Amino acid sequence: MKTRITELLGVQYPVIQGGMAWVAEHHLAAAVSEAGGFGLIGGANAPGEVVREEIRKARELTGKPFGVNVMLMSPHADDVAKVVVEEGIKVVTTGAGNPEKYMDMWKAAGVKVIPVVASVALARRMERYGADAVVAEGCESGGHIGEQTTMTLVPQVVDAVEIPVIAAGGIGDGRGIAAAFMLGAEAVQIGTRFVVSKEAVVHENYKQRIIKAKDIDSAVTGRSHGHPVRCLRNQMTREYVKLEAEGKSFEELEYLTLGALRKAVQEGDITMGTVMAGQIAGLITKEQTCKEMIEEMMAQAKELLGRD
Ligand code: TUI
Repeated sequence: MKTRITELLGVQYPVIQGGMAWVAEHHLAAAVSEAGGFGLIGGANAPGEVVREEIRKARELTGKPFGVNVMLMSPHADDVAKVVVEEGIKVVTTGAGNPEKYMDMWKAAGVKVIPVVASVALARRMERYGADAVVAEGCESGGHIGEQTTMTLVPQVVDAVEIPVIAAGGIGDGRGIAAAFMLGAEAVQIGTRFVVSKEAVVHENYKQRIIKAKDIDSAVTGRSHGHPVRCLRNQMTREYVKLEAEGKSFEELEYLTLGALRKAVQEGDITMGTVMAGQIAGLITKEQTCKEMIEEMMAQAKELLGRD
């Protein structure tokens, strides 16, 4: 399935991996790229030097192209933005903000820039600033989210810009990929399904929580202070939502979730940790290799789209 995105990224399949904090480290990024998709190292809140090490380790595992996601709310975003250039990374995605201030530096270094956007306005602005593509991410996604659903956001972004659009949020199988293509997307970004891949270095409790999740197990914390984060329901989300209803300040609420994602991903604390996952978690039933996942999803998508 050739699209402008497979050409841009030099990949076999129009599937890119989400730049998930703590999850998208070198093993996962290399495995997705080796399987014919496009892997990404998630910069998240990590210092530049940690991201540099991750890039180098991924290069030991794959000769195929992979990229880096720069999380713009990170205090280390400036450093990570420079490290990707120094390390010769050719594709950057960005999340949780507006990457304008890095665009000139990246373009001058020949880096393809693919901002993740949650609105038509930001998609248009990114195109004007020279973005090569955008990821239109609906609020079905895990982690930090916008307001629009994938179903409504993707076709509106597709109509608003000339650059190719990658759909994200709520996509976990070939039906989701086919649907995204029907909305005009030229690739998809997948996160939650890859969290339960064999190659993802994620605590077994976290993987099992996703595998066992039902459709209604998703919760959003932080809406009251403008930083909505989607994760799976647990004691932490119940306490968080209760404190939000009581009108507690951003600082008090942040205290509850300090380090909570790491606690869940690395220590397996799925009770008080933040189990970030998208609403598609309920559809995900088994651990597989990234190759098995991608080949299964693409076969299903191709059949639905009537292509060989
Ligand atoms: O960035 C994400 N998802 C993330 S980042 C993250 S790390 C984190 N951890 C704890 C709390 C908060 C963050 C976890 N998940 N997705 C891409 C994304 N970007 N979704 C929404 C946006 C977005 C939202 C508003 C992008 C730009 C924006 O406005 C920028 C502007 O200036 O207009």
